[in-house]
Amino acid sequence: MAASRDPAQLVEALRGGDRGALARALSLVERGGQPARDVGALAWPLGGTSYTVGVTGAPGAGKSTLTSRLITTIRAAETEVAVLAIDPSSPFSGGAILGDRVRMQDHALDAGVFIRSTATRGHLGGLALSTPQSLRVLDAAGFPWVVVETVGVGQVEVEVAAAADTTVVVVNPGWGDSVQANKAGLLEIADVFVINKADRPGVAEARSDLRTMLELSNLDHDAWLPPIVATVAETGEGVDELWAAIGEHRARLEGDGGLSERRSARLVDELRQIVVHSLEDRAYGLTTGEGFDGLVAEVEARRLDPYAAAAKIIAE
Ligand SMILES: Nc1nc2c(ncn2[C@@H]2O[C@H](COP(=O)(O)OP(=O)(O)OP(=O)(O)O)[C@@H](O)[C@H]2O)c(=O)[nH]1
Ligand SMILES: [Mg+2]
Repeated sequence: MAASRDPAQLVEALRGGDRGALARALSLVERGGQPARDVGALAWPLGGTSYTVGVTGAPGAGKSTLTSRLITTIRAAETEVAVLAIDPSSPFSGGAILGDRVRMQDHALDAGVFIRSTATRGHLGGLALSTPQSLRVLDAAGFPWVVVETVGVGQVEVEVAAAADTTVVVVNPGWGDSVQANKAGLLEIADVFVINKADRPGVAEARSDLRTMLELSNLDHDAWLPPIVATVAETGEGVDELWAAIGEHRARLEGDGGLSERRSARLVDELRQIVVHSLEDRAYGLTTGEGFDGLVAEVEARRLDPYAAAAKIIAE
């Protein structure tokens, strides 16, 4: 039982607080395929109670250090918390798994904290499809708070970061850093901005950069104007303010129906992606093999045009 890989047994065990089972269930989800779907299917009806906070920003912005501080704050309320640190193998942040371990090791012995570092580029659909599944496993495990750390570089990473209930975008002091964040698409997804490493010069510049870009953007600020919080993650300065900002955003979302709207939009997105990926998968199957080679030969010989050939494949 201890090392079972049976999805039903794993889900039952992780519900009971078995962290080894939780880790194995997450491994199954990350690997994809039928076992991943089985775990997701079992976890889905059990979830709905987690609140997810996305922490994203440029490589080295201090996301893990900040996350570690947030864990401390959350734990002070004796609430359990899980962290999903995604794609640490990305070429932009090599060695970050080690970095995460070091940065979050303060919590290594705390049974109320579960930290998962993962690189999920392997299987079909990759990050975009496996992350919601991982989150729903953590949800089923009963964590009231889940923090997702992603490097805010690349479209998929930004999408994943945006799929949190509250998204925190981390920039550093100085001119230009927030402009980079804007270019990466992070401005649009931010519910809260953090200027971390506020012990360095340029906090005021970063703040005015962010304000200007927010004003110039056509985002709807009547609903929510993202607050800008300065932090020094290394010392913990400003982290209480960040936690308060996250709480305010959450209260706003819960108060005006925004949370269920967000979650529903996310489900629609995910469903679409699942359908697209399944069809892509099937299309790949239909466009390989001998029959397909034969059709290609027909097209090459100009006996069939590409559209007619495609119609033939789809009709079969
Ligand atoms: N001066 C200063 N350094 C900081 C602060 N916060 C983090 N750092 C340092 O910045 C470096 C990167 O910190 P991480 O927390 O690993 O940053 P990250 O954004 O998680 O990095 P990746 O996951 O690799 O993208 C480390 O050397 C930290 O010690 C801060 O507030 N001030
Ligand atoms: Mg990190």
